Amino acid sequence: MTTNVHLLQSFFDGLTHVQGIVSLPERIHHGTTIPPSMKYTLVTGANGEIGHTLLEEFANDANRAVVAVDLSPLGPDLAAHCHATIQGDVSDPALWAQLESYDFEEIYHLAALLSTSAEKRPDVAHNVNVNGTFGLLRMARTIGARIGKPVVFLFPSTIAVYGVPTLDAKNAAAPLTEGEFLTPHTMYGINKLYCEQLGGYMSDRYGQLTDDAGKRVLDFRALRFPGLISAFTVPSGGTSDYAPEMIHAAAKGEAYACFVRPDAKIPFMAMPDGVRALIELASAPAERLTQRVYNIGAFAPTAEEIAAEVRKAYPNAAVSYSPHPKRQAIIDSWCADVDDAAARRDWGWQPAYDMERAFRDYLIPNIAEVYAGKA
Ligand code: AKB
Repeated sequence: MTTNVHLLQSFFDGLTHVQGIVSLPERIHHGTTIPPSMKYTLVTGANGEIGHTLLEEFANDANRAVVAVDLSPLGPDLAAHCHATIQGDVSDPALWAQLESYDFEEIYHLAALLSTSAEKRPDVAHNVNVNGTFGLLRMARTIGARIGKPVVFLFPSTIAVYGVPTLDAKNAAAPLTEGEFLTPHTMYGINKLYCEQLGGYMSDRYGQLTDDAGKRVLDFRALRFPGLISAFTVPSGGTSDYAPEMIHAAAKGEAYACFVRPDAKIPFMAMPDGVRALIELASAPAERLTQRVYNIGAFAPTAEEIAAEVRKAYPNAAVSYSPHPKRQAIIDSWCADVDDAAARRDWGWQPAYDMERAFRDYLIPNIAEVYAGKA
């Protein structure tokens, strides 16, 4: 593997870094390159939608040394927030070996193929989503054993783990709790549901027949994300993409043919809430957490309710409907809404943005800047 590491001189100047491209492991010595007050944090999939906002959030935290991993190189603005950037594939054992030399205290494993991409390339999806996660969990256990405390492993799961059998059953159901309808219809949902289980097992039971049984070296925590909507990036490869696509198209003055029916209904969330949820769950005291996997909710509109909100901001928005039967079937199998009472009770989860506020205070003003002069 030809992974390169870019060590960046920014606020780390004066420490033992070099600028430029070096190869590991010679230049990285775990625990020796940052002050003790700082903690190494790994972010995989750093170039993705969640990664962008998370890295910007971490830029305000002087006590974090972020190592960012992605298949594609990070742009200079994002890279400037990082202690190191590594270009690599999360399913590559050479990458795990390379990363293992850092004393990571927190890992945000965001890299994944989303639901539509995973249906198109199921073998790649399984390799990245499952094998990649397993490799990183094992790596985290090794690091936890070395540093003498559990590595906190944040895992973005998804509402795609649900598989409601019929539209009637979906419409009749109350908001789903974490344990209902866990019969996903997609490769992505299956991958994520398995990894939720795997992370719990790797934290609590891995090596249960060995002398190491019961050693706490890994602390896996998962959030089931609804569709996320960012003002700054447009997703690709997901099935909830119709909402952000509709909003961004309107902002650009483009017509949009929505690939689901007007009555299609799943939960959504503004990106800042999603990223805050990850950070809050990471910092929640372990003794407060009664489960390893949490639903989080914010708002659950139909596609037509999103279109109506879009038209309030962009009265000329041209939204039409051209449902794709197979993508529609995936949306129909996901829940209409989630019950996030456990997250609210255990670690104080509370969304800051309902749909109206998400549009008014986050999406519309920021999107206006993104496309200023381009519509
Ligand atoms: C997708 O559509 O695949 C994702 C998700 C809901 O997890 N956005």
